[in-house]
Amino acid sequence: MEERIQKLLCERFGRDIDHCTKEEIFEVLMLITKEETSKIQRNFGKKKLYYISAEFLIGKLLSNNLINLGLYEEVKQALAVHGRKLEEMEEMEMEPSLGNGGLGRLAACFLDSIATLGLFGDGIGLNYHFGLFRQRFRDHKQKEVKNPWMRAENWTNRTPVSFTVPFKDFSIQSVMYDLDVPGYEAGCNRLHLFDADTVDESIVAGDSIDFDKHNIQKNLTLFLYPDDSDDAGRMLRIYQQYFMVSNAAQLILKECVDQGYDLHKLDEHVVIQINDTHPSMVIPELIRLLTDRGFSMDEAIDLVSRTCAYTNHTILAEALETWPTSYLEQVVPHLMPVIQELDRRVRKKYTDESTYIIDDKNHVHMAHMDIHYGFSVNGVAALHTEILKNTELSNFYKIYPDKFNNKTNGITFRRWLVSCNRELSAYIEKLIGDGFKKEAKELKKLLDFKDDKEVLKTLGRIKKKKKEEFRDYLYETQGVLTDENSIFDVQVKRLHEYKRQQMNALYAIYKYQEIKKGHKPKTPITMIFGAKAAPAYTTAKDIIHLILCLSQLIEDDPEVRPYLRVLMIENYNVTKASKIIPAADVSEQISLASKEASGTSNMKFMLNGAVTLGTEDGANVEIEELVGEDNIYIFGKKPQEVIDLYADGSYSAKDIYEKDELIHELVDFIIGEELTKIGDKENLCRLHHELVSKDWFMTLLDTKEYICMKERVFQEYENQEEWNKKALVNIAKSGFFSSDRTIEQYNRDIWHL
Ligand code: OAK
Repeated sequence: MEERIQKLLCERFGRDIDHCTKEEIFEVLMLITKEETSKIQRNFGKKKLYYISAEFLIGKLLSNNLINLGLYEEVKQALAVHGRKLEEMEEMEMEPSLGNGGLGRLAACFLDSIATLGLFGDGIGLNYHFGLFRQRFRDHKQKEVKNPWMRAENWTNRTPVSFTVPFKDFSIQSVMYDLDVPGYEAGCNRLHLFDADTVDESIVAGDSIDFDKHNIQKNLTLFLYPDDSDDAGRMLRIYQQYFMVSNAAQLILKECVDQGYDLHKLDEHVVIQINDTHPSMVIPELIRLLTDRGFSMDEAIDLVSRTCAYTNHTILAEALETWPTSYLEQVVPHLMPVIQELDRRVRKKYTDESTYIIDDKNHVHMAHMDIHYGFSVNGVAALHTEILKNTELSNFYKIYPDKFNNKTNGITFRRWLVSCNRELSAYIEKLIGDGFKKEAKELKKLLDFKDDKEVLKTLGRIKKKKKEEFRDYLYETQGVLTDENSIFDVQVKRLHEYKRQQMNALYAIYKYQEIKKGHKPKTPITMIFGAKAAPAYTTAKDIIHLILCLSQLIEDDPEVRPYLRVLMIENYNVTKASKIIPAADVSEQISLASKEASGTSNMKFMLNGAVTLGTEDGANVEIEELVGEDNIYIFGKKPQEVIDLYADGSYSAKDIYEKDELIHELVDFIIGEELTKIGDKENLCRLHHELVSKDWFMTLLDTKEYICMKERVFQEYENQEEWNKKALVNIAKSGFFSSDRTIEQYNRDIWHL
């Protein structure tokens, strides 16, 4: 390996390893990895899965691909001979931000598991030039700048595959870029990312994320989810979605024809997983393409319905996509006759108007189309699927009880343990062998060591080491020095009111006041946040402002700072997740019960030995069942209670605020002198008003219980042996959350590859 690296460095840069920069070495390592991947047997089969998703949050690839190829140690040693560190080269890799959060990262974990299980299945998405924005903090506020992640040498390869995608006033010629996805010691699949040569990065103003939203040929794949707070932004999303699915549909048909398959048997050779509703237009598009080829409408609809399966990732009404027919007429008029025909058939067969595809306001409900014209509908955690069946989609469940099924999410243990926590992974291997890397349930064997004091101590030592590493990382990247001897209490996820970062901030205020009164915690507490807010989501940005102001207030207060810190990781992404999750003691999963479909960071934290402080929501419920109540901290109103509160409209934040002295005080602190001195009064007042007069996601409902439970968590942390036992049980029981298990279930129940 050493020789190979040297040779390539000399060829490309004319220098040997001792004289090359980290960037140059990274590039050569990437090229070697790509070459090795190309030698792996590609998965194949008579039936193929196409996982279509607007997001694939793949993260950096070097380490993971080396691990999957079994080359990690070899490369590490080759570099070490010259005193160079693989981790340092890894820092040179840009992270492609091709996703927002959970849904996109799930798609990336799935690709890893699909390849690892030897299943024949590719991903299809878009090649966003600047991905999601990069987050900067200025004046205690979020600023968005573009994230130019592409380099001359990339993980993706340009292919000759190209399709014509028709829009109303013009057509765009696509280009397909391919990224190899090697499984863990197994076969290989691909992620196909579509793009267009007409896209022009220079139309983006400087560092910003501003561009002319009307110039589709130039802006089509510039950004993931461009701001949709105006019509032009919403229209651009339709352009993107159609571009993605038209390419997908054309590729699918081409691959079938190339294989010599009979398209009349499409469903025997193809299964399409529609990742939330962003790719839903693939249904009418495939029907259109088949009828263009002479298929009758009846047969085309029947075939497509037996080919497409839909996953729902949210019950938030505002996230369930609907498009005005007038928008679709302006962008893809040729799809409208098909959509109208699909709607006509529904109306003919069913009387329940709530299930129509086109409603009386002329909005097309994408999920309705998926449910009527797909053969499977799945939720992403047991509770979520039950809520879909009983409330949000109950009218559909009545019609199609057999289509509904649950697939509890999972995460790939290769990235979220083996790669991000090599110390813990190696130690587990020493205790129970390496079978857990492929058979995650083997982690259960760790339970044999539950009462082994040495093992528990070692787990504590590994956690400390990961905290030290994070301390160094945060210092290097953000100039903030953390205390590795404090409790790391971590909430990292997209910023959304239903996830209730604001409730966590209220705890910070509580603790600040307690310390001011002289009630100091035994072990100092470091509250760590990481979150991006959608650029047009005002309340979310106000919550970030509050957290950053609190952070400043405490940093400047010598009385409080030794006992409490509030820190926010800038530009939280996959790379940063892989640094903070192994270092966490407490995993904050505090969404309003019934609102978080599943959550997946909860699984990552558990696998890395953090203990969950959470509500009865999403996959937290399944974590609780697995670890038992002694090894998790659950608080707050139950899902059904919350659902009932929404139904009878009886929740009043104002009542709580007016009647409860403590809550009143905590909420008013937001607009008090201490914070308004530091921050922007307008933002803080707006947030205060939001909390007191609306509080749509019922923060104040659970705040007191949350504070009580969190106090208990910190108290129980003091008994380190008992705490480490909880950590051990969490790790041991996390096997269920391997995405290998999830994918086996998708294949067994839906895909039948
Ligand atoms: C994003 C856009 C539209 C609809 C849903 C999402 C999304 O990210 N949903 C998240 O999906 C994750 C993976 O299934 C879940 O774990 C999260 O709970 C859910 O919010």
